[in-house]
Amino acid sequence: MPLPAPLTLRDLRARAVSVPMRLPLQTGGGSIDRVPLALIDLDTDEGVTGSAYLFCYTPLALRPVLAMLGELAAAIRGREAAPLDLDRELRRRFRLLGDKGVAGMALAGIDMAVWDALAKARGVPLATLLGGIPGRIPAYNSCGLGMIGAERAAAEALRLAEGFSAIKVRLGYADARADLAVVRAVRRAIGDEVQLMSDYNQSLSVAEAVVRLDALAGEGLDWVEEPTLADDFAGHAEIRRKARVPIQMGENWWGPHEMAKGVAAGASDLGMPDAMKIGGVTGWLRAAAIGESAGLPLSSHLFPEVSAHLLAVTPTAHWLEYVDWAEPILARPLRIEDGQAVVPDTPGTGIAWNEEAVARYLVT
Ligand code: SMN
Ligand code: MG
Repeated sequence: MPLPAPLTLRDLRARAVSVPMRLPLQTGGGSIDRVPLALIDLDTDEGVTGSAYLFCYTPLALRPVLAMLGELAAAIRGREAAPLDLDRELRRRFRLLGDKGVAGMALAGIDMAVWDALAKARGVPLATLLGGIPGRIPAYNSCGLGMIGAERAAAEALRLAEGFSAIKVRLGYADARADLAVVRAVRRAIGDEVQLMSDYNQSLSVAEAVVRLDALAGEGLDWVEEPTLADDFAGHAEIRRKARVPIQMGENWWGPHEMAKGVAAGASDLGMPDAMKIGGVTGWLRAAAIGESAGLPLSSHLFPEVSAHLLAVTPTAHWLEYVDWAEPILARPLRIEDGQAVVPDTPGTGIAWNEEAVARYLVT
């Protein structure tokens, strides 16, 4: 049997959309009320198109990300779609500048789109291409539940727990008592059967975090996320030594090397790489290996559509973070059944645009 012919990249198209959020999110580290996404389509000479999106956090980053993607388009034209080689070659261009921020976002977007194209060309789901089985991944509902006060949080939590066995509450109120009141109100609303994660979004000093986490011990939280600044591994390690609740971090690991440093510092009990910041599919595969050797349970951050495939091939897979933020512009949103993400068994990641919705939310 002849080997399948290599795919050749022809062109990269990128668009920006600003998608309304069903439940705007106030966190201890800032608020989000619209979803700024960069949509990527990578055309190949063979007729397959790879698609991916980037979450830009703030509309301020949309245009710079599109511009960087435009610059990189010239570098990929005519190249073979071999993701590992392409990633190495493109990252080399950023050795002196550094490959975080806008550059890292663009590189990850291209990587995800190339892997999607490759899986489509082979006619298999991404999870299958990576050697796994597109099964089901336990998912927690991370939509909403921002810092909206105990009463509203309790009511929202009840709705969010419908169809899920776990949800996440954002903390970082004025003092420890206010945080505790919110956690207890949410717990009363959802009962003991639903698991509860929490997130401080980097809002505390190390000293304050030690006090607050002490107050939260015994409240049955599955984890406390980013109690202090994300790049303060020593601070997180100190908090972790004193805490009686698992420490979670990882959404701000820019690449597997940074993750490895966090692991070496003993900064967290759990990890949650972000498919974009960790470096796309290629970066995630390396993060999964680090997680496996460290015995670190790995959850995903945002990007539920591609993360479902990635968790399917992650030895220490833990939870998928479910957000519906990209749903309005997707033709086939990720399905959740009985609190589990259903990894689509269609070729690629399953990301395809609802062009009508894209036109409605396009940023020009
Ligand atoms: C979060 C992610 C992205 C934007 C705002 C807040 C949060 C999470 O840290 O983990 O879901
Ligand atoms: Mg978080």
